[in-house]
Amino acid sequence: FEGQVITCKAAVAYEPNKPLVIEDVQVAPPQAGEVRIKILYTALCHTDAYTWSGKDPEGLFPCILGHEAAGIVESVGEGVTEVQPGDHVIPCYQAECKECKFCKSGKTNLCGKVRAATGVGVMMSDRKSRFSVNGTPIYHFMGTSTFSQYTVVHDVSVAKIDPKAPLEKVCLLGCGVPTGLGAVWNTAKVEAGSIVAVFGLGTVGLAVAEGAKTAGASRIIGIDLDSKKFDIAKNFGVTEFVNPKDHDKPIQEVIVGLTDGGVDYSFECIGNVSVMRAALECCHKGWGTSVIVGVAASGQEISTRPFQLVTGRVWKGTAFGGFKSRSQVPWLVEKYMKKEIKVDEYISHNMTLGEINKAFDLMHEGGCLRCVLDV
Ligand code: NAD
Ligand code: AHE
Ligand code: ZN
Repeated sequence: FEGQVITCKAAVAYEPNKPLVIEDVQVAPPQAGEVRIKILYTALCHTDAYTWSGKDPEGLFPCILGHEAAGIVESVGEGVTEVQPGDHVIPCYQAECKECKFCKSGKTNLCGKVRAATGVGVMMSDRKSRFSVNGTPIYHFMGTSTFSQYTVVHDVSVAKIDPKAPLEKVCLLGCGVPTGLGAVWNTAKVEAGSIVAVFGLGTVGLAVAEGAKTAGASRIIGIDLDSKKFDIAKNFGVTEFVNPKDHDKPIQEVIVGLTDGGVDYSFECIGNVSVMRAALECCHKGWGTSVIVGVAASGQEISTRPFQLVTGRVWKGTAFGGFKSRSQVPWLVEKYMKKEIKVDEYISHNMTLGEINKAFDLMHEGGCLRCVLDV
């Protein structure tokens, strides 16, 4: 297909919350600095549901969602040197160009090279989409759009991985698992012996627990409204479970009471601004650090008494767990291959692209961690 338009199946979101439609989509060839990827497997992340809900200020319709996937390079545009057709890859919504002010700073994993385009659903070079249905353009999403058999991404958004890695598993290393592990290892830098609280025990929260366990945390308190999550969470390192529904007091008071004044580190993995406040306020005076991981809807704001910060608590946030995507995703794949990190354990369901609406229903019903779609 090199140099030609490919017609393939993709799940198109035409309007907020309206069922995705499996369409024949035309995918243009990659232009200079772009890569066309045959997506083999994609998982669903809560962020896809968030944008589909219409609450994402960057959400544009019609679009092709999806950002946690793995596939094989089909063709590359002019000037692309780091990958070639046949390479096994993971698309990265957080790019890494290694040249911009952000990449060079050493202080962040955010990259500035293509972010202006990925936030408005187009490619950087001509500010146009590579997707269309019968001539009508369909927006990209997060620079990845993996709910499609073929997608086009910027070359700075592709991590080349070990071809021996099972793509149906390592697709998870495109978002949720690295986000949780990195929130602990890179953003909070949890030390051995720490007391940790994790709010929200979905894939991201469970990966936080796993990261905290490997960092040697002495207690890992999991908080979720769904008590069924506790049995699962134990396998990821959660040592104690608290369901806010079992308590009359604000949950921060409950946690402070359980921990002699508060936790050393807390992580909000839900996207709920009142839980973000609770997560900060359950931190220990003088040093407790709270990391915001969850993505909150447009218009939502966080608040607390400034006294909470004056008295030494620290409020932080993380995107993709602070990992530099192209450099570190291959390393995470190697860690998985050496059985140093879990991945399979986060996959609760497998379906096909055609069943994507059912997969989102499952996510909303609960009882689902990651559902991997065979594209
Ligand atoms: P998920 O839906 O699988 O998990 C969320 C969990 O939170 C569920 O177990 C649910 O029962 C629980 N929950 C909901 N409301 C609660 C409440 N009020 N109190 C306690 N528990 C509650 O989601 P996920 O895919 O694990 O993603 C979690 C969040 O992280 C989402 O907001 C997602 O958008 C965000 N996210 C952020 C990044 C990043 O880079 N910052 C990356 C991936 C995901
Ligand atoms: N468009 C959203 C932003 C959502 C957001 O914060 N996304 C995270 C990744 S979530 C993956 O599941 C992120 O990486 N943020 C940094 C960035 O550059 O987008 C909104 O609310 O505006
Ligand atoms: Zn995600």
